[in-house]
Amino acid sequence: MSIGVFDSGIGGLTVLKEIRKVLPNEKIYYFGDTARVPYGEKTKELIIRYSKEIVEFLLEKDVSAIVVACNTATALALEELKEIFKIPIIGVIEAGARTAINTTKNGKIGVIGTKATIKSGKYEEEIKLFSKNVKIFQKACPLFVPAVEEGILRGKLVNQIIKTYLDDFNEKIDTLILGCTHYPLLKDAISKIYPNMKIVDPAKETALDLKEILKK
Ligand code: DGN
Repeated sequence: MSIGVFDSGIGGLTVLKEIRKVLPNEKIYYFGDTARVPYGEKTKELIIRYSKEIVEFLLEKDVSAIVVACNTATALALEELKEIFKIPIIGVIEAGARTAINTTKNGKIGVIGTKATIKSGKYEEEIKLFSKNVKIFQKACPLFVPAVEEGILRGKLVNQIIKTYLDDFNEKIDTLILGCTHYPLLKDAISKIYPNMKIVDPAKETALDLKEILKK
């Protein structure tokens, strides 16, 4: 059996890594749309079009399931993809929301992602399906993706960007969802600056969801 995984760039490799851990023997096709990254500032129509093209390409490889390893494409295109295509297609947002609810102690959750993901309000929607009793703080962090795509994962520049975006979250939240598949590559840098923040990467739970779906 083979699985298709895609992202707007290299970020989805953080999800692929977790899938590999739980499904070591499956053949995986990874599509990183580095020619058209970033998706975070593009329109919903364009993101749906790109996502459909990629799914069609992966179907030519005979995949049995597809993971949208991109929060932006999950937020803006997953529903349409599920309507159009007949094979199981899963995104990363539901898994991230569920993990955050199971992690938070004070009910104050931060969500960071691309401008498009944050504007879509998808994380808030999904989190509220699990519990209405939480407060959600959201912020787009558009400078994280170019830093990661350039391989700048630590050091002064990245620390300064992290602090600029997240300093005001530090007082408020106990749990931070990395709502962009590029951000786990900055997890160590973020944890070093905010050691008390519990950081949620939806990738692990997404991989477990995929395993369950394939079993069925
Ligand atoms: N990795 C993508 C995501 O999870 O939303 C975003 C990268 C981008 O296209 N800006």
